[in-house]
Formats: sequence, structure tokens, C-alpha cells
Amino acid sequence: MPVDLDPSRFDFLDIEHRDDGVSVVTLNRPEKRNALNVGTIDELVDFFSAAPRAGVKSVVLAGSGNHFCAGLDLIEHHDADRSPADFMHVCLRWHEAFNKMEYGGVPIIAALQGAVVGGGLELASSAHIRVMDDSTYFALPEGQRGLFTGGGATIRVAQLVGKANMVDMMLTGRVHQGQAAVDLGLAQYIETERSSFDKALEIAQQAAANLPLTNFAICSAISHVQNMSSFDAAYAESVVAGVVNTQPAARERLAAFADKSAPRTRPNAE
Ligand code: 1HE
Repeated sequence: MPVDLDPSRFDFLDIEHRDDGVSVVTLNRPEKRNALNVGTIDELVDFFSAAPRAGVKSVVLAGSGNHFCAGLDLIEHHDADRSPADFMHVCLRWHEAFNKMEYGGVPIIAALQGAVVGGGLELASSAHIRVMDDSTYFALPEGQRGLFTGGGATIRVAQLVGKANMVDMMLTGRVHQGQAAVDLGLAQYIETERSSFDKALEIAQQAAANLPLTNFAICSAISHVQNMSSFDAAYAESVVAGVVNTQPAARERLAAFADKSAPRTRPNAE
């Protein structure tokens, strides 16, 4: 693993590079409920800027302790007594981190427990897949605190749950949990028998077995295409497919399908 992703460089993130190509990135301030201070955001920018070029095949994003993330570090924010321009720059840095995640091309699976609130939900919604368990709950308490979202919730949370549900969450502080949260679109998986981490790791291992260029397209092109007109999106999709679907390693996988050595796509029960 290149030196710029050496775990010792990170103070606010615990990083484990596993032999299977999965890197586990864990917010490491459980005593602060993993609230996002400036240092943590800086390290997320650093990690996710380098990950696509460092051979990281997929990432499990986790929080230590009983809560995934309590959002903006409200104490740091209070003590800093920021000007409007100061806080705008804080938010721009959050966007830098979260855009690196969403558009970076490396699959990120969020393992969620306890509170996933405010900026914690903005962080989770920048991952490509979210896994929750019985303890997980989602909320946007900014409305009650006299604040507004600044880390991309108006984009990503609104895309997940729809505008009306996001407005409801912000106006009323409504908390979503359990299967209802999955049905709303906040998570794709809910684990009741084991931890969200175990399931997230399993998914990350599955994703790591895909071809890197294919994963790059899945975890970059789909997001970019959503920002385009249908006309331009069709063009971009064709160009990406031209590159991805003719890569030598994909030809090998197609040959395995043709000679019947590759598994067929069938329901899990079969
Ligand atoms: C914090 C933070 C924080 C906890 N910033 N320090 N987010 C919120 O409004 C959520 C605020 N947090 C909470 O509602 C609760 O802490 C929890 C429900 C997440 C957890 O409750 P609990 O009882 O386990 O912990 P606690 O006793 O509230 O907090 C434990 C410690 O964590 C305590 O520090 P201590 O030094 O007094 O022990 C808390 O101060 C600290 N802590 N949450 C700083 N958020 C770009 S805009 C983004 C907008 C937002 O994200 S607004 C924030 C929304």
C-alpha cells in the first residue's frame, strides 16, 4: 500500500488495509459520538482522494462505539464562533470529502449503528451502499437546533428519500428506524441477526471481486450521469460502456460465460 495511505498518518480515522483489498475506515472518536470536526473531514479528503489511485478495491466506512456519527462537531463550531464565510468554507471542505467518496470510483459500504444524524447522515449518504441494524436510526436534527444542512443533504438525502420526506425530517425532527427506514430508501440492507459491520464487510468483499474498472464506472459514472440531460447521459453511458465492456479482463469473463465455466445469474434460493 503506498505510503500516502499509511494508517499511521491518520489521527481521527482508524484504517486497516486488509489482504482481500478491502480497506476498513473507522471514525475513531466514540467519546464524541464520532462528531465531524475539521480534522476528521481533512482526513476523509486525504483518504478518499488517494484511495482510487492506491489500489483500494473497496471500503467499509464505520464508526467506533455505539453510534455511527452525530454530525457536525457542535462544540468545535460553537467555540470557533465562525463568520458566514468561515462556515461556507467548512461546508465546501465537507463537499470536497463527500464528492471524493461518491464520485471516486471505489465502492464504499457504510456500516451503520446507533445515531446516523445530521452531518452523519450526509456522510452515510455519500457511501454507495448503506447497511443498518436494529440499533440504527436516522434524523436531521438541524431544524430543531436552529441550523441547516451544509454537507450535501439537500442533494443526497433528498435523492434517497425524496424532497417531501427530507422536509418532514427537518421540520419535525422525525426519526426513522427499522424496516421503515429501508423502505424509505435510507439503507439498502438491515441486519437483525448480526452486526451491520459484518454484512458491510461481506458486501465490500463481493464488490472487491469485481473488475476495478467496472467498479470505477459503477461508483462514478452513475452519479455523474444523474447530473446530465438524458441526451448527454446516453452519450456518456455509451462512452463508458465502450471502455469498460471491451477491457481485456472483461473479455476473459465473457469467455468463461461462453464455455459455461462462469456461474449463471439465478435467484439466491436456487
Ligand atoms: C458531540 C456531538 C456533536 C455528541 N458535536 N460533540 N447532530 C446533532 O444534533 C446530534 C447531537 N448529538 C446527540 O443528539 C447525542 O449526542 C446522541 C444522540 C448522538 C448520542 O447521545 P448520548 O447520550 O450517547 O451522548 P451525549 O451524552 O449526548 O454526548 C456524549 C459526548 O459526545 C458529549 O461530550 P462530553 O465531552 O460532554 O462527554 C457530547 O458533547 C459529545 N457529542 N454529539 C460535538 N454533534 C455541515 S452542516 C452539518 C449540520 C449538523 O450536522 S448539525 C449536528 C446534528
